[in-house]
Amino acid sequence: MLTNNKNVLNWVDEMVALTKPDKVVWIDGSDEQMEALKAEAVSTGEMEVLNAEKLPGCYLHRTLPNDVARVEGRTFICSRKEEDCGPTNNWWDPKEAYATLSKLYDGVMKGRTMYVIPYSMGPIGSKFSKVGVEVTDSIYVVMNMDIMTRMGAKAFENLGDESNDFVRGLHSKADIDENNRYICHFPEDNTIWSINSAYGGNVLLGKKCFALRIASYQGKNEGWMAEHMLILGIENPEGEVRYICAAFPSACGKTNLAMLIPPEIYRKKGYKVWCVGDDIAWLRIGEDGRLWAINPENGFFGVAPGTNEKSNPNALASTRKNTIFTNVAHNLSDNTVWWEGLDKNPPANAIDWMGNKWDYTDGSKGAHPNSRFTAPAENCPCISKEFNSPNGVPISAIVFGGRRAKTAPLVYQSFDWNHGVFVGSIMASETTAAASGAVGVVRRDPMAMLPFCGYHMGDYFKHWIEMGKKLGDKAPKIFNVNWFRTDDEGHFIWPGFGDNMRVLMWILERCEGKADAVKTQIGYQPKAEDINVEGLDIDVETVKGLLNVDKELWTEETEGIGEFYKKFGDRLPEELKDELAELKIRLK
Ligand code: GTP
Ligand code: SPV
Ligand code: MN
Repeated sequence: MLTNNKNVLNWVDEMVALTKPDKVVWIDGSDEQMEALKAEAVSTGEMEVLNAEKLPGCYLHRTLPNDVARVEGRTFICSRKEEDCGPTNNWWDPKEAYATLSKLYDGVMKGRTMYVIPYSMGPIGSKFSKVGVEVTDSIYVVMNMDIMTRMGAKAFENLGDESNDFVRGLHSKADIDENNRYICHFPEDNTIWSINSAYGGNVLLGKKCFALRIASYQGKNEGWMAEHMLILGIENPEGEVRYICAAFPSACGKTNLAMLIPPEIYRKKGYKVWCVGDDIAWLRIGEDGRLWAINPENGFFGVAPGTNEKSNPNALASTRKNTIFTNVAHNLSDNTVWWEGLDKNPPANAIDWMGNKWDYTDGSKGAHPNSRFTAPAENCPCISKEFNSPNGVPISAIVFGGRRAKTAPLVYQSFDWNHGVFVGSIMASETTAAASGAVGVVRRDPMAMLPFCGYHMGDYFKHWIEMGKKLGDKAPKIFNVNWFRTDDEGHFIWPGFGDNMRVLMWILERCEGKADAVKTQIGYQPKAEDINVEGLDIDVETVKGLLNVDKELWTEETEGIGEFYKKFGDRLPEELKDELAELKIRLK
């Protein structure tokens, strides 16, 4: 036992009584303990050790084919009142949920070991950080949590002996039975119960379950925000760094933007980009009245396919040691890993993500589209020196964005904070392989938080508006971007990736009052000439096309927004109703 905290000890006792493990192991986070666990996972086949020279400290893991992504349909917010869960979440009465799940958990760890994982979301010692304890029967979870969080005895330093302020996470892989898979959140009890999955966001309970769903609820009550946002810093040649947060839905480019390599035109002038976080931001108003962000995580759970030396060299470099690969292809010729888009040489002698001998010539995929790497943040060549800073970094701009083939232009700026909240609330994006279900279907995904908001989304919008009131003229400016507009043949028009910095530069200039803008129906936009395309195969006319606002499409869009807004009934803030009405007038 690593703590004298009675609340923790009593809760763990309760979980042991429920799940009845043969053995209970407290995870102190020491190297010896982790090495022993890794050796055990290798001996059972749960993990495979990769090439010690090319990929030192790296492991490969495959989940079952029925368990490869988040399952939104089986994810529940169990608030006491249904109305507090809201129309965009699945609600389950907590009494019923606890009762039903208790039957599934009863004795589920017989013959297994329970690992008790203390962890901190946020740097140890930061007053913004929060403690969680996850109990699990999976060594894969322990190994991932070791990378993704500050894990082990040190996490209890933040809690002390008396506090009851920790998030209780119970996970069992059980039989990985998809028909009895549940990811349940009890925001009023600081509790998460997850069963019958062994994959990523369903089981690494510090991530989406705590740092977004539970934390968003805590943030509403405590006056801060938990958001599905990357955090990056752009350093100018004078050495000043400005920070940007950006919210894009799952598999829409956060990791890529967070670690971008500046185009040559900026590199040679001395610009640098620093990564603070690639998925989650906790935002608070600092003593100076500005908005400050910390990344509560300690690693990256990134999408593997498409990651390569050209698209994201920093992410690739992050995965060259002490990394876990999940559901990628296994190259047997040198015991390394491969995924679609890594290079143009798929291995001839390989095992695919399902564990079968793989012949790439038949057109099948070696890696699952949602295969992932779990890499320590400290491996990242462009990790910010503020990464462990207890106060985080001050935010100049908030950027929303999605995957839209047409409607949304390359970039626009909101008129003010409330209009920015409107811009975030009307986000829509094509679905991706990060969640189970159809891919490529456009759906509304406000602030990229549709699957992650732990309470009523109407109240969430209201909370955003309240935060803007408190920030006043110190509020970050709000923007929207879309890297995914396509031409008539379906090809992306904008080069994306590192070249996205060209758009971020306009955004920062706007924040500093240095760049001009054109007022359009949907917001402020750059003049085409103000997006620097030097060194690109793109002319001003193409940029004009990328910035174009199609009145007809946008008029249709307002109908869709109206329909979506209806769901929220009287919990939709008046401010947003007004914004929609004004947009309609501007489009007339
Ligand atoms: P989650 O980890 O699921 O939250 O995803 P993410 O938002 O971090 O997305 P990520 O950066 O991993 O990108 C997902 C996919 O989008 C990858 O296949 C990338 O290659 C692709 N992608 C990222 N940025 C761009 C871009 O600027 N343009 C284009 N065309 N594709 C991009
Ligand atoms: C996402 O889907 O947004 C992810 C991956 O970052 S998971 O942790 O599985 O949610
Ligand atoms: Mn994500």
